[in-house]
Formats: sequence, C-alpha cells, structure tokens
Amino acid sequence: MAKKTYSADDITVLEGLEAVRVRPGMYIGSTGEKGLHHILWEIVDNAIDEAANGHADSVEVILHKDGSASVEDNGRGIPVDIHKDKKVSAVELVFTQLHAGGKFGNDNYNYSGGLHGVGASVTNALSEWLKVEVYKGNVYRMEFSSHEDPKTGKILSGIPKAPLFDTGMRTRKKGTFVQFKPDPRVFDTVNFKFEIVSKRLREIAFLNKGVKITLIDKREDTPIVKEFKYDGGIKDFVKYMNEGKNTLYGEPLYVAAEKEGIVIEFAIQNTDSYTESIYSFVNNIPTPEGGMHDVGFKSGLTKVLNEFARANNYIKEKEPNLMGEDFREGMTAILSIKMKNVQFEGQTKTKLGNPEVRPAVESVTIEEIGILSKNKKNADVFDAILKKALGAAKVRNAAKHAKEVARGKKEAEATKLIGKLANCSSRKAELNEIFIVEGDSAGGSAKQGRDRQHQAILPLRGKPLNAEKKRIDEVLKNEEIRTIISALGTGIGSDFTLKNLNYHKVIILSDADQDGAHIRAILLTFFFRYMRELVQMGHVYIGMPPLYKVYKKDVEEYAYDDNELHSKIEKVGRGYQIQRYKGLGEMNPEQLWETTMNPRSRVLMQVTLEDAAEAERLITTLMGDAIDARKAYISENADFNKEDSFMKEVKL
Ligand code: 1YM
Repeated sequence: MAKKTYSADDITVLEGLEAVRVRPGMYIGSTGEKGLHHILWEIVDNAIDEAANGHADSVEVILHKDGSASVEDNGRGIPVDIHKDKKVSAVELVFTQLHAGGKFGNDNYNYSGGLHGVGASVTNALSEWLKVEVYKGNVYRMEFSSHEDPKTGKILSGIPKAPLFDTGMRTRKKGTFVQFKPDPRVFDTVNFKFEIVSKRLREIAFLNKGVKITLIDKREDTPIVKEFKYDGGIKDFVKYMNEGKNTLYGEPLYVAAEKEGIVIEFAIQNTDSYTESIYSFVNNIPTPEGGMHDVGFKSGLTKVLNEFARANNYIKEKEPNLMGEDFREGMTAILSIKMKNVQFEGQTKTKLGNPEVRPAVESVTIEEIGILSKNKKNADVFDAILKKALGAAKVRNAAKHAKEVARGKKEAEATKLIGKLANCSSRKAELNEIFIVEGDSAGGSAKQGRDRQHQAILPLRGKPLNAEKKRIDEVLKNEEIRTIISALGTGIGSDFTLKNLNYHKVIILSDADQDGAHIRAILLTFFFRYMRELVQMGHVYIGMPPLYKVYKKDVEEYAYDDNELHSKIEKVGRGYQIQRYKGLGEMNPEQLWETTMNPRSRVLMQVTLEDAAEAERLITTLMGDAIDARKAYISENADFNKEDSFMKEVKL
C-alpha cells in the first residue's frame, strides 16, 4: 500500500486533508452548488495564474459524462522534482498540503487562492478521485482517492495511490492536466451547471486578456463547445456590458499601471442611461461589496474630472464642484487590480480591506485620467462625460429643491398648491384615481362629470407645461408638477414611498395634438425619473379621449381612431354627422364622463417602464441640443394623433 512509503512527517499532511473533510464549509464556504463550483475554480485558478505569469495562453475545461471535471493548461507544468525537506514531489505537495502554492521560493505573483485561499489540495480532499498529469517532454502521472479506512471505518481523503511517476510516454505538449470527481458524500449536489461555469470562464477571459479559455460540455450527446478569448481584456468587458445601450463615445477609456506592487487596470465607457455600472475585481475575484480599490477609484475620478471641468470652463469659478454620482450617472466601468496579501472582509468576504490600496488606486486614476483628458484626441470623450455630468447635477439640484417642498419644509406653499386639486371623498387609495387634466376648461368639465367619491381632478394649466419648459429639471420647478408631488403623497427620488400613494390609478388626460403629446411625454419623463416605482408597479395610465363623434337624431357613437371612424359611420348609417374633437375642452361634462372617465366605458393605456424610458428619450430628442435629431424625429412622427407605438391598451 502507498501508505508504507510515507515518513512520519507526512502524517500531518494527511491529517490536514481530513480536517477539510470534517469541516468543508470552513474551506469552501458551503457544500451546496457554490461550494461544488468552488473546487473547480481552485484548479482553474492555478491554470490562470500560470497564464497570468506569461507561461500559458490556453486553458481548457471539460465537464465529463461521469460527473468529473478536468482542467488543462499549456504552461510549464507543476514541478515534478522532489522537495528537499519533505522528500516528496512538488505535485504531491500541491495536492496534499493545505496552502501549498508558492512555497517553492519563486517570486511570481500568486494571485490564486479564491475566496478562502486554500488551493488545489482542497479540491483533492473533497473529491472521490483526482488525477494529475504533467507534460514536460515526458508524461508524469499521479492519482489520489478518498475511501474508507478498512481498520477504522473513517473516510481517508486525497490519499495518493502511488508517488508521482514517469509513465515512460513522450509528449510534445507542455502543461498540466487535472481531472477530479466531486465526492457525493460531501456535496448536496454534484452537478456542475453549464451556465455558472460558462459565465465565470467568460469573466476570467475578460480579466486575463489574450488567454483562450475553452469550455466543453461532454455530458450532452453532442458536446457543447464555447470559446472565450478577448484580446481587448477589460475594454472588451465594458463593451460587452454596454451592448444594447447608447454609448456616448467609441472606444472605452483604458488605463493600466502598477503602483506599490499593485497592478491596477480599469476601463470606462459612458452611456446615456441613468444607472451606474461599476464592477470591481481583486485577483480575478469579483468584489461586489467594493472596498478600498473601489473607494480610491471613485474618489480619484471625482477629483480629476472636477479639475478638468474647471480647467476647461465647464464649471465657473463661483460654482461648486460636481459630485461623484454626477460623473457616474450612466457610467460603465471595470476595475481590476492584482496584488499580494489580500484581506477580504464584509458580509460575504467580498470587500477589499487593505488600506494601502486606496491611495494607490486614487493616485493612478488621477494621474492617468489626467493625461488622457489633456490629449486632444480625447476631446470629444471628455466633452461627452462633462455634459452628461452637468445634466445629472442640474437634475440633482432641482430634485433637492422639489424634495424640500415634498418633505413639507415649505408646507405653506404646498397647501396653496393643493388648492387646485378637486379631491375625491373616499380615503381608500386602492379605489381612488387622480386625473391629471390638460387645460382649465377640460379640468372644469372633468370636475363636473366625475365620480366624486373615487375620482380626483388636478387641472394643469396648459401654458406653463408647454414648450417653454424644456428640460426636466426646469419642469421640477413648475408649480403644477409640485402640486402633483404633493397630491400623490409619495415623495420623490430616494424619499419615494409607494405605500403613501393616495391614488392607485394616476391617469394623464391630455389633448390629441402636439401640445398634448408633449405634456404627456414631460409627465411620463417626470414619473420615470423621480417616481420610477410608480410606473414599475403599473399605477400610471394614459386616458384616451375619442377623436370623433358620429351621430344623428338619437344615436351617438364615439370613435377613438380613424379605423374606428369607418365602422362607426356604418353603424350609425345614412344621414350621419361627424364631430371631430380637437381638444378635451370641446366635450361637455357628460360626454367627457361617458367617453373618457367612466370605468365601464372608457379606454385606458397602462404605461410600462419602457414607455416611460422612451418618453424620456423622446424629450431628450425634442428638447435637447441635437437639432438634427429633433428635426428628423418631427418629420418622421408628424402625426400627433397617432397613438404612441410604445403603449399597450388595457380596458379598465
Ligand atoms: C490544470 C491546473 O495547476 N498549472 C500549473 C501549476 C503550477 C505551475 C504551473 C508552476 C508554478 C511554479 C513553477 C511556481 C504550480 N506549481 C506550484 C508549485 N493547472 C496548474 N502550472 N512551475 C510551475 O509557482 O514557481 C503550485 S501551482 F507550488 F508546485 F510550484
């Protein structure tokens, strides 16, 4: 038996692996799906380290039919020589000794070590069997297995079948091959998930530019093969994340530097969206909780971009600096650092704790972005970044002001505003509706025609919301908008509280003309920006007044679009007359009730989040600086009676 070849010293090694068996959670976090994949990442990490050190450029991962997984790289191969003190091969130590990695007096970075930094021996300890082959001209092989001790009945884990041996076969390959079968006695599940493996391998490929990673799933009758290789590295990562978004400039900004022994790399590309997507990594491990690298990166960005803004007159002398969040609105970025002696902390141990990292990343960000911003070639890039940030700051300031109103700091003002509201008598928010009606005369009809118990009317003076009110931040200063905020009761922005909503249906009622379309778009944009959940939860609707009345003597039919007009003409028959409604104001209270407000007969469009986002984009097109885009839009969409294509119809 192999056991006899071991000296007394090696017994501690064996005990080490038994400890892993006894408390697997301590080493791999859990024995669930996550832990199962973790023992694969331990092996992948070693292969990737070899590539990161410049010795390999290809890694192949195979999921086998028998439930095992294998990883092969084309690097130098794990050393096969005998360790002087331990008297066993390096291969054996790597797979039997906890924390064996990097103990061979080398100066290479050893970035591996995943969440728990335990290495390949843990994979061995938690596998039914593990095989390793090293290719260095000759093929070397070693096998391990976990089995019951016939004497004690205890499970012995990761026990070598025999020492590493030269198979006598010759090969032209170089590298290391490791195959293992997770032990079902340890794991709740032993099924590798293709999606999990594939997603992580893609991520690793982005983080290690130029390394080809192949995934082959041989468990299917026809194997699935996926290849990941990104010569642009994290630049490609950023582009990948921005697919389907509108980017503000072509190539991402890219920085790579080394400072105090920390390798720092980041890529940035801004989009016209409002969300911040910054993802950070340490030694290829995601750090969703952030940490020192993240903090340094963000503060560096804010400083250097404010400096640029002042130097180039985007901010005037007396104006305050922009805030970090202004710059990060719509920003997609990947920050990847590599370093020794990583300290992870936080709830899920995914937050970088090393304090020295913060100033290192901050100064690299300031210096390198500073250089890029002074390069004339990047003028358009930085102009786009600054314009976006200035827009965000404007909105932020307007929101702050509006919030103060909503918070009741200016209660007197709010009470005055609410005076225009014709409220309903019921206090049951789920049954209540508020109609936001364009124009005082339509507002008057609506007040008279409504169901007083459940329908509240808030008339909007057409004028202040018309074309003069260009940008959404100006809209927030508008009295009527502030009235809406007070009436709904939810607050806005980060204060928004859905459960305080006073009306479960918020219905926009505007004319079927250009002004009406405009007002509707402004309101939707406002809801999208400041009360997104209201839209998300389906509380926002568009009221649909009819366009025509077809009538004779005692018959009256309403048509809501041109198609319907024809069928209604046929229905009314000979001698019909047509009234075309130009605005809501032309309807008397009874007509408005019957056609547009009565829940039994009306048609409402429920607004989706995409609709509101579309309205937002539309506003930007119509009101923004891009005159050509505006002209193009207007000539393509001149028919303002046409139903907006992005709305879906709901009868309610
Ligand atoms: C499929 C998994 O483990 N590749 C791998 C591992 C090592 C080396 C090369 C390697 C490292 C060094 C020198 C060094 C490891 N060696 C050790 C140890 N692929 C896989 N490829 N020569 C080869 O770090 O100096 C641990 S991992 F400790 F033995 F050197």
